[in-house]
Amino acid sequence: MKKLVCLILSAALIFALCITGAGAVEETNVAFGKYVSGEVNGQGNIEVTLGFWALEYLTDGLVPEYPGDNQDRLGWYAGAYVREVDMTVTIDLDGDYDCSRIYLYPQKFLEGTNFPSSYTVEISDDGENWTVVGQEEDLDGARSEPMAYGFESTKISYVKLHVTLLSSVADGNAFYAGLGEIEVYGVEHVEGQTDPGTTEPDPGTTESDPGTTEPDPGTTEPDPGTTEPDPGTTEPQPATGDTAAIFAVVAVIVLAATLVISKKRAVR
Ligand SMILES: [Ca+2]
Repeated sequence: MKKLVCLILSAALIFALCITGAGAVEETNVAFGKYVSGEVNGQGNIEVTLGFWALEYLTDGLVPEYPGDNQDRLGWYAGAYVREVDMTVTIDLDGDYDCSRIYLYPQKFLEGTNFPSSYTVEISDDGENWTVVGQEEDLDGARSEPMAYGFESTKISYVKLHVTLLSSVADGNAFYAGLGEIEVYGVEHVEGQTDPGTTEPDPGTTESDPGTTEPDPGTTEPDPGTTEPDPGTTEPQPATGDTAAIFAVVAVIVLAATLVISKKRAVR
């Protein structure tokens, strides 16, 4: 009987160490430096450049201050003469990753009033079949904090933002959509490991980049005082790594108690 209990306890300890170890895997921004492509169907320009915006600036790890000393990499900026559009930007993660959350950062330019109003955030492991993990309708107003979308850890290789309605802030006759950065948090996928656990990500890793470039975006300043912040931001979901650790500790305590009770019975 004693040998059997020891065997069960040893197995439980190994199991506990395995799942707590898995829970300690740290998620990082796996979109950093990855290739971004854009596509527009119908009207619009997927990439307004003018030296300050480019698709690649969505994953360069920077959200520069505006006005600031280095605002030549403000982010991605698209425009059209109509508000309803069909635009997509897609990040190729260049590999398989188990991801659980995505952040969309507004630009500091125009105080974030160029943030798109309606869009979906989608994930895919093959670039063909997509799952929507975030959706907004008719957002409006200045935006200073990133929009966060949490979901169950999923193996993915691509992240897509599908914009269907540009910001209501018009520059002359044109409307725009702009983002400073897209972050995707996850860990490298290991075959046969479907749920590696998560740890709290740090959405604040995107840094402002000091520099000396003089600003000259050449666009009309909107009036930020006419738009109100939208409180309807999506709350990030809690990480699951702590749950795994708690479960492991409880399992060890229960089995240790079993051992003690067995010993007492043996004494009797
Ligand atoms: Ca950026």
